[in-house]
Amino acid sequence: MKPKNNNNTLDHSRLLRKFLSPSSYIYRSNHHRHGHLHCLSVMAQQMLNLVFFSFLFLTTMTLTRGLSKKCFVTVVPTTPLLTFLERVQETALDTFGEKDFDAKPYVDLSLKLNLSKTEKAFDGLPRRGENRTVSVKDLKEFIATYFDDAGDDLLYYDPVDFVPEPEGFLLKVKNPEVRAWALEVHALWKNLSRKVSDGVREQPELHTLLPLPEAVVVPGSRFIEVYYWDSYWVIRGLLTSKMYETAKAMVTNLIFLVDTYGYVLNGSRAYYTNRSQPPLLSAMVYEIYNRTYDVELVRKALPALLKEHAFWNSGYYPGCSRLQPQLKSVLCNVEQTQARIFYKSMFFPLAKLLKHYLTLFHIASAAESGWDFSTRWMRNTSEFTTLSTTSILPVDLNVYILKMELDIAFLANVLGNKATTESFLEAAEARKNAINSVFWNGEMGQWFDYRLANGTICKESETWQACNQNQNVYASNFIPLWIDLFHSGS
Ligand SMILES: *[C@@H]1O[C@H](CO)[C@@H](O)[C@H](O)[C@H]1NC(C)=O
Ligand SMILES: *[C@@H]1O[C@H](CO)[C@@H](O)[C@H](O)[C@H]1NC(C)=O
Ligand SMILES: *[C@@H]1O[C@H](CO)[C@@H](O)[C@H](O)[C@H]1NC(C)=O
Ligand SMILES: *[C@@H]1O[C@H](CO)[C@@H](O)[C@H](O)[C@H]1NC(C)=O
Ligand SMILES: *[C@@H]1O[C@H](CO)[C@@H](O)[C@H](O)[C@H]1NC(C)=O
Ligand SMILES: *[C@@H]1O[C@H](CO)[C@@H](O)[C@H](O)[C@H]1NC(C)=O
Ligand SMILES: *[C@@H]1O[C@H](CO)[C@@H](O)[C@H](O)[C@H]1NC(C)=O
Ligand SMILES: CC(=O)N[C@H]1CO[C@H](CO)[C@@H](O)[C@@H]1O
Repeated sequence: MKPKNNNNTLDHSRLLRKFLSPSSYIYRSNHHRHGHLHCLSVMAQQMLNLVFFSFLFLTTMTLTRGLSKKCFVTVVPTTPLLTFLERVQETALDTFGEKDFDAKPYVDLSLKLNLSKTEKAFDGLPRRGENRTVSVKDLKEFIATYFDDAGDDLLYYDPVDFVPEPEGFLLKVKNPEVRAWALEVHALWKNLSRKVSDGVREQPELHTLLPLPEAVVVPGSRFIEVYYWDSYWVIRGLLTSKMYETAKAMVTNLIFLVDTYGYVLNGSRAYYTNRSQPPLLSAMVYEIYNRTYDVELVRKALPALLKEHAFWNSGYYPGCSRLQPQLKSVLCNVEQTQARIFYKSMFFPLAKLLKHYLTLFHIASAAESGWDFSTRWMRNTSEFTTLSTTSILPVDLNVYILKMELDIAFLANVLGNKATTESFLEAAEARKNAINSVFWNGEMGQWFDYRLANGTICKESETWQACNQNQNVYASNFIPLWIDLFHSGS
C-alpha cells in the first residue's frame, strides 16, 4: 500500500504553486491494483503557442482557457537523491529566475560526495529575504563544489562498428547530393555514442543515471540518456548503417531494464521509473534478427519479451475490458514525487506560461505515449483544457502490443518453441479482431482512436458507439498497415 499523504500534494511544490490559483478540487481514488488516479479537473490558461521539439517530431498546439482544479495523489517514496535534487531545482529557480530556466539539468546532476554531506552543505547555504533565497554566487559555488556536471557520468564512446562509408550503404540512392547528406547523417552515430561511466555502476546512489551495461546511442541535445521508443528508430538507422554490434548493445541495455524493473522505462533515469513508452523492444529484436540471423540474441531477448508482454497485460495499463477484453489504454501510473519532477524538468516552459495547473496524469500520459504533445489527446482539439489522454483507447499502442505478440510468436519459432508460437499467434488473432471491432471505420477507411466516457477508464456501462471514435486524421490511424494481418489486399 502506498501512503496517502496530502502534505506532499502538489500545492506544496512552490514551483507549481506559482502557477496555481486556489479553486475547488476533485480527486478520485484509484480503483486499480497499482493505484493510478485521475483528476477530473482542468485548468485555466491563456492563449499560447508552444512549440515542442523532440528528436522525432515537432508539434504545435494552442492552449486556451478553462477551469482550475487540482489533484490529490498518492505518494510513493522516490530515491533520496532525486528528492534532494528536486529541492536544488526549486532553489535554482528562485535564485536564477524563470527566464530561460531549464530544470532538467538539475535532476541530471551527479554527486561528488555522499548525499548526507551534500545535503548538510546545502542546508547551510545562507538564505536572505522574505523568500529565503540563496544568492547566485553561493548557489553557483555550491553546485560547482558538490556536483559533477549533468552529462559527466555518460562518457563519449567510439562505436566499434562505425566506418565512414559502410559497404553496400544505401545502394539504391544514386543522387550524389542525397548520398552525401545520408553519409553526414550516418556520421552522427559517432557523435551520439556514449557509455555509462564506471562510477555509476560502482556508486549508483550518487547518480540519477541508471547503470546500463553497454554502449548507447542517445537522441541528443538535452536528451542525454537512452529513451525507449527513440531507440527503435535509432536501431533502424543503425541497421541501415550496418552497425549491428551497436544495435545489439542497445537491445542488451533495454533487456537490462526489463530484468531490473519488469519493463522498459521511458528513459534510463531514476526519474523515469513507473513509466514506459510505446513498446517496441520486440520489433527491435525482430529487425536485428532479420539482418543478422543472430539466434543468441533471440535466446537472450525472448524471456525479457515475455516478461514485458506480461507487464503490458497485467492491468498496470488498464484497458476497457467490458468493451473489448484485449484493449489497453495508454495510462500513466505516474506517482506524485516523480510527477513533480517530470513536470518541472520536462515542461517548465509550459508550466511557466500556464496560470493554473493542468491535470498531471493527462500530461504525463501524453509524454508516455510518444505523442507529446498532440491535439489527438484532446476531446476538443482547439481547447487544451480538454486534454484527456488516459481515457482514450489509442490505435497505435494496441497495434504495438499486437506486433509484440506476432514478434514473440516468430522469435519463439526461431528457437523451436512451438507452444509459445501457437499461443501468441492465437492471442494476436484475438487482438486483431478487437482492434478491428473497436477502431475500424469502413466508411472512412481507417482505424480511429476510441474515446471512453469522461474521465473514466471504462464505465461499467460503457458500450461501443460510433460517435466515440475520434474521426480526426492522424498518422497513428494507419499504423495497423505496418502489420500484414491488416492487409486486405485492396
Ligand atoms: C558521508 O561522508 C561522511 C564524511 O566523509 C561520513 O562521515 C558519513 O558517514 C558518510 N555518510 C554516508 C551515508 O555514507
Ligand atoms: C517572494 O515570492 C513571492 C511569490 O513568488 C513574490 O511575489 C515576491 O516578489 C518575492 N519576493 C522577493 C523579495 O523576491
Ligand atoms: C557532436 O556534434 C556537436 C555539434 O556539431 C558538437 O558540438 C559536439 O562536440 C559533438 N560531440 C561529439 C562527442 O563528437
Ligand atoms: C526480413 O524482412 C523482409 C522485409 O520486410 C522480409 O521480406 C523477410 O521475410 C524478413 N526475413 C525474416 C527472416 O524475417
Ligand atoms: C519520455 O521520453 C520522451 C522522449 O521519447 C520525452 O519526450 C518524454 O517527455 C518522456 N516522458 C516522460 C513522462 O517524461
Ligand atoms: C471547442 O473549443 C473552442 C475554443 O474554446 C470553442 O469555441 C468550441 O465551441 C468548442 N467546441 C465544442 C464542440 O465544444
Ligand atoms: C463529458 O462531460 C461534458 C461536461 O460534463 C459533457 O458535455 C460531455 O458530453 C461529456 N462527454 C462524454 C464523452 O461523456
Ligand atoms: C507501481 C510501481 O511500479 N511503482 C513503482 C514506482 O517507482 C518506485 C521507484 O521509484 C517503485 O518503488 C514503485 O514500486
